[in-house]
Amino acid sequence: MIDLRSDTVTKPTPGMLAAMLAAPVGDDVYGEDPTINELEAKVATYLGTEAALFVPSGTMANQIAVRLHCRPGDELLCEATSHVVLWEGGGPAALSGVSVHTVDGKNGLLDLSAVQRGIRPNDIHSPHTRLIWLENTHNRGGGTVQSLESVAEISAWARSQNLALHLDGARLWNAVVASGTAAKSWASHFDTISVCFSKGLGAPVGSALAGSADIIQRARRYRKLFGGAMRQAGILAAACVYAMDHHLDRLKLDHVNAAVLADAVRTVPGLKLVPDGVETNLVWFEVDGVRFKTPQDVTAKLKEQGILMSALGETTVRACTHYGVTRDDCERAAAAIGALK
Ligand code: TLP
Repeated sequence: MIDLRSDTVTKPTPGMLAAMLAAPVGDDVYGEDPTINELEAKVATYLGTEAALFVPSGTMANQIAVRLHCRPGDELLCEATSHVVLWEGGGPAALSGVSVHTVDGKNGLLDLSAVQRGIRPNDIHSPHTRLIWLENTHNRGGGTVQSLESVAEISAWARSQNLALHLDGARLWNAVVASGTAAKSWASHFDTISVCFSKGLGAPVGSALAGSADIIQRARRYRKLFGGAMRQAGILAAACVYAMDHHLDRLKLDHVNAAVLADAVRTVPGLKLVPDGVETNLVWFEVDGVRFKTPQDVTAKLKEQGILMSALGETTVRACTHYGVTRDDCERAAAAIGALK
């Protein structure tokens, strides 16, 4: 099977497994796991923050951020198709008593005027908008990269209004590789940043939340509260250290492979790439409801050819490239897409 459902489906490589086996470990609740400490320092250096915290998942990193920045009754503002609103189980309301106000963006991206429109008035009837939430690359937006200029503009204004900013950077690595902009440049515009090792970098488990030393010290409490404080989890952190050392640069191959799939989709009447340009490793496309009635029609036909993609929502399919699929695999998948005609 050529599995293009997500970049989360990768299995650890022999090199990664060897690094996991060799990892020195200790009890991380006592702060004594040397490999977790190494990973946290490495992430903080990469992002240019004072500190970082290892957590089990991207969802937990994001939900700790909500809890850090908001109080019950507050509101966070994000683009309408952000992961935090579509795919985190209503976490802000369930875990932090926070409501989510969504505004429409283009390919998942918000500009400053959209953000300004979404801020609640200072009125006793309204919730307080406390937190502005960006996602880069934007998953549902098609793996789109938000430009540094636009992030800087939103951030400067948000800071002038005393609003907090969080970046869901589950795939920030892809934005860095696609744009050539250093991770630190993006990160400097946010109070907290989450990154995931379990997406394109290919670690089996793990994410991190980064920010100032003070914020991350508070985040440790919430990680414990949310049940995410682990013990000898250095064996997991070792996979993440290995992934940062060995799997970052190769993300550009995933982007080229995604373009191969996108070119094939463009040739099939009844399928439409949305957005039309593919910038990173995610390829989203829509069925027209006529030649292809549902996204499941497409994924079922491809499955017969040994290719897995995700049918998500009523009209959309997602294909996602990663190190578990080669250029040859993607050319085979492209041929199968082309044969749907
Ligand atoms: N995304 C998964 C699914 O949940 C949709 C995927 O297959 O793409 N932020 C972003 C932008 C994400 O795409 C994801 C995972 C997360 C956060 C959550 O990470 P995990 O799965 O580690 O909780």
